[in-house]
Amino acid sequence: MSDNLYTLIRSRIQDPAKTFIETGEGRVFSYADTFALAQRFANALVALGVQPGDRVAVQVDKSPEALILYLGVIAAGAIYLPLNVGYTLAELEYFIGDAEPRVVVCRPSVEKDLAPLAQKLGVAHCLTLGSKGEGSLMDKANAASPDFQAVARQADDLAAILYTSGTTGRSKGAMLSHRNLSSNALTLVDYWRFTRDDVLLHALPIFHTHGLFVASNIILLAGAAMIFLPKFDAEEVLKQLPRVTSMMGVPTFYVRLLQSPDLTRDLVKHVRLFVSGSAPLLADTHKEWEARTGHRILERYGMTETNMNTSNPYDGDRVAGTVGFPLPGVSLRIADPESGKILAQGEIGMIEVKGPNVFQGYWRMPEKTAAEFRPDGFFITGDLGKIDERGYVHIVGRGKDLIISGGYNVYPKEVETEIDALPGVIESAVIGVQHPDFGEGVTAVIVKQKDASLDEAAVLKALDGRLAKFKLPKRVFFHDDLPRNTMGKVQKNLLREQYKDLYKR
Ligand code: MCA
Ligand code: AMP
Repeated sequence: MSDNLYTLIRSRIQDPAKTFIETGEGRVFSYADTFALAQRFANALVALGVQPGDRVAVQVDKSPEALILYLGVIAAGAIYLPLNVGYTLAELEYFIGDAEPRVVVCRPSVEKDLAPLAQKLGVAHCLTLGSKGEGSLMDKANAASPDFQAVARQADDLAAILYTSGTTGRSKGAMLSHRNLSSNALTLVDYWRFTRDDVLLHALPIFHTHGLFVASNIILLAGAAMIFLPKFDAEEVLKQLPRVTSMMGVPTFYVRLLQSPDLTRDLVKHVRLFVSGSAPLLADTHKEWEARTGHRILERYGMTETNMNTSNPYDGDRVAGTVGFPLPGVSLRIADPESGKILAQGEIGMIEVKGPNVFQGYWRMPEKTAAEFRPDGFFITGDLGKIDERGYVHIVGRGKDLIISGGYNVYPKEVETEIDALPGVIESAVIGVQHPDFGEGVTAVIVKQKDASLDEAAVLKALDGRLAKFKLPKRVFFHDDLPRNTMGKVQKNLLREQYKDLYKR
């Protein structure tokens, strides 16, 4: 018996003629089309020498073909490695060098820069896939056979590696197995009551857990359909909402949609479920959404390393400001961050989780992996929380120095390292400041040398091209020194307090 997620997906589709994806422009892919193309991709990859366990790194624009490539990679028994399209060449160099993929797939427009880099890093093939299904990989797939027997995989074999930034600055590849992905998606299909009659509005990127695994795997395992938009655009989402039964988004989606007078009860009368996650949803947004649409947004909590851990209930009270209950099969506890002692109900501490959803470790980083697990197998999330008397989990803060901007994680250390390397900079502190649109806005405080002529514009210009745009500070300030405690540690809380009204509307 194979535990390949692709085999599981195929086995659950009873009606291959049914639509799986429809794009905003009306391009339609049935399940039969999807499987045929996935298998063409698998044949094309095998012909390129891809073997089970090889990595296939993919940095392409969102399209049905891009999602189907993910299926083709796992069908071939290889490991899918999606990369944010915002990553710069400098960032890609690290990921490709670390993961050593056999194949890199990129947008046609970046091939001329990426192909030499991939070659330098020892990658066997660099191919292209464009947003309309064009490119050299697509040519190979079109010429390949649609018949392919999915490669047998064991439950713990890897299906994907997703890089997450680290507090020390170096990104870590979270290794996710076929069972990690299938167990979580099957649980969510049941918990959120997805059936083949559902239509999901999909406006998330597909290079992160939320859009790739939570949204897409659920739809595939339910045999349902999705309307697939290339990115979040409030106007386009409002246009499509009357056609769907569900939407998943980061809080910024809901904040932006609320700004439109077109968002009404009538517009969403066919929707049965709105899900939010990846960042905290403000209780005010939850309340405003209910007042305007009659729907209580269902908030859930997950991580790249764990997929989804908790969810507010489908039936029952969806409590604003909480992330609900541990999902079936997931054990969650609150522990003292230092000693690991398990804390009593109501006490605030480190959220730790264990279950079939929890990843296999960080790619080629056994020490880092070991450091983030307790001896009894619980994963230390880095999120601080508590469990209330009704069993709801609350996230009250982060034990890790992390900023979440519009659902994307930014590790201050990575930005500080780039800033500190600029001529004239003595040191810097990068903080997240409350932001009405992105939740938190990346903000830099810099101490420069007395004679340095640096200003905000010069810093931003120097960082452009070094870091993905979403990591760039929205504002830069200069201080004579950074506030420190008696241990010499920078007191970022004081800086956050000083700038708390910076982005207020
Ligand atoms: C774009 N920009 C951003 C962000 N996105 N800056 C900060 N934070 C961002 N998230 C930059 C753009 O490059 C642009 O820069 C400027 O900000 C304004 O762009 P705008 O048009 O407003 O942005 P957008 O293209 O509309 O994107 C905003 C967005 C998008 C729709 C919120 O960021 C998004 O789709 N976020 C979802 C992320 C996500 O899927 N996270 C899930 C991770 P310039 O003007 O200089 O060009 S998975 C996860 O976290 C776990 C597992 C979980 O629990 O789900
Ligand atoms: P990532 O590593 O990119 O997958 O981001 C995971 C982090 O996002 C978690 O560790 C949390 O800090 C945060 N997160 C995800 N969902 C929520 C939520 N509903 N509320 C608050 N934080 C969340």
